[in-house]
Amino acid sequence: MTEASAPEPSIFTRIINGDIPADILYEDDDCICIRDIAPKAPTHLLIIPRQPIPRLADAGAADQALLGHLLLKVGDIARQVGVEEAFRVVINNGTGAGQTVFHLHLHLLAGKAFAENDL
Ligand code: DGP
Repeated sequence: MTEASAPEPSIFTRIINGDIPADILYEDDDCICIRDIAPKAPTHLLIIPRQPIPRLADAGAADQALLGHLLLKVGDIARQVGVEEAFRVVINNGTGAGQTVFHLHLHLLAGKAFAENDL
């Protein structure tokens, strides 16, 4: 009989735990904000809950306050870095949508022109 092994911590959990270095722009009891390692825009930040919810679709009613907190922090952080007039927020859910790290995170993108219908 084999023992069930604990799931591997995500790369973001390892950053949150300080096992992997990252430039942390903001942190509180519920989330951190770091720069994306492969920026798709001049400003490309990730807002990551400490709680390792794999995908947005895995969040439930108990996560309502946390999800609200994350969105409010996006606005605060956008103001902090001076991009509050024009930024985009993206959450990729699932491999088919481009999610590569299965620990919920919000992309905050700014500093380039976003076409109106270019999602
Ligand atoms: P997504 O494709 O939505 O799962 O986005 C994952 C993002 O995480 C991707 O844009 C690259 C970024 N990323 C992956 N590994 C690291 C890392 O070790 N450090 C940082 N800062 N970002 C990372």
